[in-house]
Parts: sequence; structure tokens; C-alpha cells
Amino acid sequence: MSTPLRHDYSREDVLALFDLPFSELMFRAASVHRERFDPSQVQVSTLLSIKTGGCPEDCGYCPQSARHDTGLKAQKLMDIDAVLARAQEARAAGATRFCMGAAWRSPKDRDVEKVAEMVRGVRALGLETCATLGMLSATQADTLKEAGLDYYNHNLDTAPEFYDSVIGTRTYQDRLDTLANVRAAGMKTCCGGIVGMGESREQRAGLLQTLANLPEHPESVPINLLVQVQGTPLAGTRALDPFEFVRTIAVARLLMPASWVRLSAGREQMSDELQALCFLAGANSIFYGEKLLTTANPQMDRDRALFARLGICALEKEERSGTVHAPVCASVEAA
Ligand code: SAM
Ligand code: DTB
Ligand code: SF4
Repeated sequence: MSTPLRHDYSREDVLALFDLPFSELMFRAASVHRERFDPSQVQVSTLLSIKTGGCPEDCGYCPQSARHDTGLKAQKLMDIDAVLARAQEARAAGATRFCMGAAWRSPKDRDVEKVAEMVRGVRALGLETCATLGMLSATQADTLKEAGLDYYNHNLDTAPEFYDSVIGTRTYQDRLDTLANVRAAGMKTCCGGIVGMGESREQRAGLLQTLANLPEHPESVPINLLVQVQGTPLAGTRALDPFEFVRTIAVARLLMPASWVRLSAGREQMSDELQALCFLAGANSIFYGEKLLTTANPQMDRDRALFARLGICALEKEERSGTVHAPVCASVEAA
């Protein structure tokens, strides 16, 4: 029988997992991973920044905030044809989901209409769709759902008690409200956070506790390792111990056994060995393609070689877990 899904974790419960000996934690996480997933299958998404920089928010980690001097060139919302051309390239390279990100605090209704058109076009290519556009009202979420948006990404970013030292222009409750609107519209949620921002282990536990205690576990849980960008307030933060990062992945897997745990930002700076440990700890999805939104991601041939060396297959189509998928290695093949 599969480990049941819980939503009542205490901070102590979560910290007790973090405190396990590394081998024990890895064994437990890898075991829970196998209950609902084939550990040799990894879901592959490609990101595109459809509107870049010039963001009014003050997120301390983000190169796209207009308040930080990072030298990033702002770009207005892309044309639909250019977006669809990039989606076709992503599909040809083997991605099965296309995620469109915009540096907005919250979109205007006319922006939502334009993104809805993009979503229709990307779906018509046979790709799953995801968008991350900032805070959404209930009606905006409904519009995107009607256009066929599968996932909405909106992160809690960190523990409630650390949040105010990173972001001042949007509250934790604002984020929870957007997530509730996305859920009410019937979309799947992609919701996680960032580690390596100078938070304590207890605060990492607090992020995962909050995610797991949401009314439903997010279907996709991105765990980002801070990409330090010169000019952002968090540049120069002491790097996180790589084993602590792996522990964070393992605890996310244990708390949310049916969710896709996404090894997200920060892979470019990780060794192949560290990524392999993350897959062993239960990570089963990645961003694929040479760019995240504005920063570098591993070259695609490096990822293809890594998958081949580890015997990992790119998942062709995702289904909510409960099913173990038959391996499909067709699209992202060894270089
Ligand atoms: N502007 C929208 C918003 O913030 O709601 C959507 C795009 S925003 C860039 C998406 C997520 O990217 C953030 O919530 C954050 O978790 C992540 N992110 C941004 N900059 C990052 C960095 N330097 N390192 C790691 N993750 C980062
Ligand atoms: C998420 O959690 N990570 C992705 C995606 N959701 C949109 C974004 C990472 C951004 C890293 C910094 C950049 O490239 O600008
Ligand atoms: Fe703007 Fe999103 Fe970056 Fe925050 S994370 S500054 S809201 S683009």
C-alpha cells in the first residue's frame, strides 16, 4: 500500500526527517518515490520568458526586479508567433511541457487575454502548458483555465517567518490567495520555493511544511537553489551545503509522495553527481533547455548525456501519480 497523503505535519515532524542520518533519509525517500513513480522516469519542461525584466516587485533573489541593478535588458510581452516558434523548438528537443513566465506583479486583463491565446497555440502543438504570471484574480484564473492552461506556477518561495526578509511588496497571504484562485478554477498547481537564501534548516522545513499542509499538495513542487545574480540583494549569500540541498529534495518527496518534485533553478552550478543524488532522493522533473527565464541552465547535450549515464528516460506524457508509467525514452535520447 502507498504511503497516505497527509496535510497535518508539525514543524517537529519535518525537522525530524531533516535530522535523519543521510543514508536513512535517502533510503526512505527513494522507497516512497518507488511507490507511485518509476524512478527512471523524469518529466521534462522547457521555460520561456515571454515578458522580461522591469518588474515592480522587490523579490531579493530576482534579476528581473526593476529595483535591482543587474544589467538585464527589459523586454515587452513577446508576439504570439515568436512564442509558438519557441514552443515548437522545445517540442522538437524533447520537452513535453512548455512553461511561459512573465515578470509581472499581476497581469492586466488584456495581458491575460494575450497569454490565453498563447496557451491555445501551445496546446495545439500537443504540449502541456504552464504559466507563471504573478498574482491572479479568480476571473483571470478562469480565463486561463478555459484557454486550456494545465498548470499555474506560483511559489511560496520560503517559510512564512523568513518571507519578509526576502520580499516586501507582496504578502504570503497574497500568494495563498492566488493559489486558491488557481485551484478553484480547476488548474493544477506548480508551487515550491527557493533554498540557499540564508534561511535556517528550520525555515527550509517551514517551507516544506507549509506546502504539504496546503488543502491539496501541489501536483508539481519546484525546489530552486538560489541562482546568485550580481546586483540582487541576495548575491553573496553563503552557499548552501549540497547535502542539505539533497536533504531538502528527500524531505519534499517524503511529505508529498504523489507530487512531481522538480529539480529547478541552480542545476547549471551543480555537478552531475549532485544531480544524481537529487534523482535518487526523489526528484523526478527538470527544466530542460539552455536558459531558465534569464539565467543559464545546463546545455541540452549535457542533460542528454546525464540521462544516458544514469539510465533515465524522459517521460512522454505526465499523469497524476498512482500509476507507474511505462518507460518512454524516445524523445530525449543519448547524444
Ligand atoms: N513574476 C511572477 C512571480 O514572481 O509570481 C512569475 C515569475 S518568477 C521569476 C517565478 C519564480 O522564479 C519565483 O517565484 C522564484 O521562486 C523563482 N526565481 C526567481 N529568481 C530566482 C533565482 N535567482 N534563483 C532561484 N529561483 C528564482
Ligand atoms: C520556478 O520555480 N523556477 C523557474 C520557474 N518556476 C518559473 C524560474 C527560475 C528562475 C531562475 C532565475 C532566472 O532565470 O531568471
Ligand atoms: Fe517580479 Fe516575479 Fe521577479 Fe518577483 S520573482 S521580482 S514578481 S519577476
